[in-house]
Amino acid sequence: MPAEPLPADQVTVPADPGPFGFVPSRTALLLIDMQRDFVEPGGFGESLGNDVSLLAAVIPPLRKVLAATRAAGMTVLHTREGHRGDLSDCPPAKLNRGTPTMRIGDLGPKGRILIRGEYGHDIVDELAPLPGEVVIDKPGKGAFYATDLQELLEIVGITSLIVTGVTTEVCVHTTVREANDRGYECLVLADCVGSYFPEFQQAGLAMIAAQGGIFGWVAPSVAYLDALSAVSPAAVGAATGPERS
Ligand code: C5J
Repeated sequence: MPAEPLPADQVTVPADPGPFGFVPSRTALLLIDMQRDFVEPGGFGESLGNDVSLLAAVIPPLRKVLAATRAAGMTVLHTREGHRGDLSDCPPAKLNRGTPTMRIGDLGPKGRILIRGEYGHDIVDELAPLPGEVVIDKPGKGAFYATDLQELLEIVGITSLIVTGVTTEVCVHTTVREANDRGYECLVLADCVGSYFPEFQQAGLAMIAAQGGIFGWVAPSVAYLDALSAVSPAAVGAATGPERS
């Protein structure tokens, strides 16, 4: 039987465990929880003793990916992990994590920890959403749990996700697993996801692509940018412009 012809605007990214094909108009870039509390010095993550530079390292390559994806006219979605001020959407199973003095809702260096509307809860300036880009506020680790993400993707006709953000082994992993179960094909950009634990970063990425890509594909951001530039010259300029380097 002859192979089905590829759509004219199909993009193919060399990835692990094999080429990842996507159509830009049916693909969204997802930035998961690039919030001050996780990523910036003086935030919640650092107050728990974590080395936030491991997460901050994600910002420069992700800025390039964001600029190129916007220039290519693709859908961009951001998520933020957080809760209502009265914590009514934070079950004890989640609330009782962390150290006794640094739990969700406590006053941290950048406001109440993971509470919507607080300074630390918002996305870092370098990756701030543009007007019109959807921001999904999620109470859980996965971006599909208790949100309207799936409905939004269906309305726009999205079938594939380029996944970035933090942390690799928690919210990125949970979201990719949820997405795969719902039929979305996910490419995780290895240098655009981050963990406080180098061994979790390595294992987390390996787990996604293992067993023939058990729930996704993994590639460096440069492979995605190169592939996108083949169908969107505007993406090249956006990714390499002086303000992005
Ligand atoms: C965590 C997240 N690690 N965004 N949240 O608690 O991964």
